[in-house]
Amino acid sequence: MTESFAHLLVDVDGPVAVVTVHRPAALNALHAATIAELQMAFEALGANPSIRAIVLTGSGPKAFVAGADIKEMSVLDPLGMDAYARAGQRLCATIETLGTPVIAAVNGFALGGGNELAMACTLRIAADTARFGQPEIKLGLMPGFGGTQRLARLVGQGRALHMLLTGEPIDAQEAWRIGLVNRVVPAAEVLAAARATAAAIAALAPVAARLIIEAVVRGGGMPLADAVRLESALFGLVASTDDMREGTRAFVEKRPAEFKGH
Ligand code: CO8
Repeated sequence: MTESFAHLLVDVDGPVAVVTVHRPAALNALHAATIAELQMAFEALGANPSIRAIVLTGSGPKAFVAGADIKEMSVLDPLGMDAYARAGQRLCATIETLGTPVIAAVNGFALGGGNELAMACTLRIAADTARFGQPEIKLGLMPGFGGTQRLARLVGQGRALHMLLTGEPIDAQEAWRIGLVNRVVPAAEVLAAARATAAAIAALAPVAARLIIEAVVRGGGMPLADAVRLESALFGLVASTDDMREGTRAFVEKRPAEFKGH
């Protein structure tokens, strides 16, 4: 990737890219410029067929992302707030539907817009020191980057409403118990664990990965009969790939498959 960013670090290592939100002095809070850079970075990485998985994390030991930037937000008028929320929602939708799996390595606070950003990722791996919450109500606000919807879908309406209405954060173990994160690992290992998961997925068939994400994410918003019809149509599509022929042939020939991405 050739672009250089003021508030992000992007490191590409083979098929895995690591995107780090880099505003440690503000606990990686998302101001408008950071949101715009994340949008640009994810669009570019998603369009690059040699990138097969992406890790998203935050700079420093303390925070993944501590939310939308409260200082910047506090002086916006209602139209400005709407534009801010829409930019964040667009970014979350881009990540959720990118097709390339995105793994959040949650290395610390994931609050407000930070938790919403993590929830838009395909998978979440948490440091045992991470804390998750939607504290907007304590600011007289409500989530604006999709949190009311994705949190309820991930953990159920009752648990989501409890987090949203109290604003109280939960620790990593509790986040795992309620299904908000996939795994909890010692803090020092969170980036390595996310990279390892990314590398494992990157070695598999990327068209299948893309279509699985589409079936789950798009199908999740549909009535079951329509969603399973979407699944069968995507199943037909994946069956047209060379990787499907390679994967099944390798199984029969008792050898590892070599997926090419088409
Ligand atoms: N925005 C801006 N700056 C922040 C943010 C933030 N979200 N979080 C931390 N910072 C800054 C602090 O102001 C401080 O800067 P400075 O040294 O210049 O004062 C620096 O980061 C370090 O923070 P603290 O000194 O507060 O560190 P502590 O260890 O004492 O506390 C906490 C850490 C608990 C994470 C604390 O910083 C905190 O509560 N932060 C705010 C968390 C929060 O409320 N996040 C939700 C924000 S609202 C939101 O995300 C809504 C999303 C949708 C909005 C739609 C918009 C229209």
